[in-house]
Amino acid sequence: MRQRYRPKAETLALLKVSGNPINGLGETSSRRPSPFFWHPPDRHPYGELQNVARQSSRKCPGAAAAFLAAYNYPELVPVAEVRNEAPAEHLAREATGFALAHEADAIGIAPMDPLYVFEGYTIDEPWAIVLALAHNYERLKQVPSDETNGVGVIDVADQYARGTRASYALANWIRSQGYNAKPYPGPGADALLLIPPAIAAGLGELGKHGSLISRQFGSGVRLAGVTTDMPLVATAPDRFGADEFCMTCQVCTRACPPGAIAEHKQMVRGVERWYVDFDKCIPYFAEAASCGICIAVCLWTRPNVRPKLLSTMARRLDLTSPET
Ligand code: B12
Ligand code: SF4
Ligand code: SF4
Repeated sequence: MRQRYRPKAETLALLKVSGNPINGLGETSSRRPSPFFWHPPDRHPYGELQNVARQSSRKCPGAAAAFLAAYNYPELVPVAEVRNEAPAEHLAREATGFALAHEADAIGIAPMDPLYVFEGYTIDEPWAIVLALAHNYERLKQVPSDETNGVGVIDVADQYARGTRASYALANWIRSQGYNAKPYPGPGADALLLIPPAIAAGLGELGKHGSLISRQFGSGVRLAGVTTDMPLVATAPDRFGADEFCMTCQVCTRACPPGAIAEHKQMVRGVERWYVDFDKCIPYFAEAASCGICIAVCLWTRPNVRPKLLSTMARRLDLTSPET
């Protein structure tokens, strides 16, 4: 187990209110998520803490340039006047092929749900496309980064940069076909909460550490979104046993320095699910260059362990992989 960590007093002083009520911990009715972190500072109470987090990641060698690339948003082209009137199945296939040829490592499509949209924002498009960008495990496993080694956090920024390029490229392709499309690249939060549509679209399952676990990439995967009114076909949810595996695994709970990852599921905005205690995570996250330990240590992230876990869980749960 990593040594337990105590936040600096000046970091704690910036955590002016608890994040757990904002996230709806203990609420039994469903509601939209509240803007929480990585939104413009006038939309939540953690503006100063956000600055500390940003500065601590940028102090790592090479990280500032890598994040600049992630925020280098290209121009959006005008929506073409003539529409591609092909059937939805055809358009979904073309969009998928385009995304996979433009840096996305996987893609899922889900009908838009108001519960995916942060309060105070509007999304009019009826479809959410979620793109997965895989981490480089050899680089990711070097987190947490610091002034002597920026490799882990640079890999985070590099995948955000791929997400920026991939989501803008796909949005522009859809616009060139005569449909509206908006990219949601990160690293900022923006209107779209990415994990719930990613799960609905079959990109993975929610892990105990609060991040998505993918059958192809484990937890070492970043997400970007595109919303659109192009007619599409939803992709099916995937289940490969990650949720069941988390019931007994404790690798991330033990590795998390502030002990932010809860052992058991909790009620959050009307859903019983895994939950991370923001009040514990964020001070460490802010001081330790965006942390990322929980996704790096997750057993599903290790390329040589993942195939064994997949076959063990498939046998245990009598699951058949979609590829077979
Ligand atoms: C704000 C934010 C943070 C905040 C707060 C996170 C938190 N859990 O409270 C901070 C700064 C602490 C943070 C830290 C990290 N983050 Co972050 N974060 C975001 C961001 C911008 C918004 C999410 C948010 O507002 N959460 C607050 C509320 C809504 O949280 P919540 O109710 O607990 O819900 C969480 C999950 O349970 C799930 N979820 C929400 N509703 C529902 C409903 C159902 C039914 C289910 C099953 C799941 C689910 O989504 C939420 C993700 O935080 C998203 C990008 C995006 N636009 O979605 C990235 C994102 C979630 N973060 C990501 C990552 C990887 C991290 C870190 C590992 C840091 C790093 N170095 O990369 C840590 C992990 C912390 C943790 N264990 O959750 C990735 C996750 C990728 C993946 N594999 O799933 C995302 C998607 C960014 C991206 N573009 O890839 N993050
Ligand atoms: S990002 Fe770090 S502090 Fe936050 S839950 Fe993951 S391991 Fe814990
Ligand atoms: S480390 Fe273990 S408990 Fe944590 S998310 Fe991965 S499989 Fe689940």
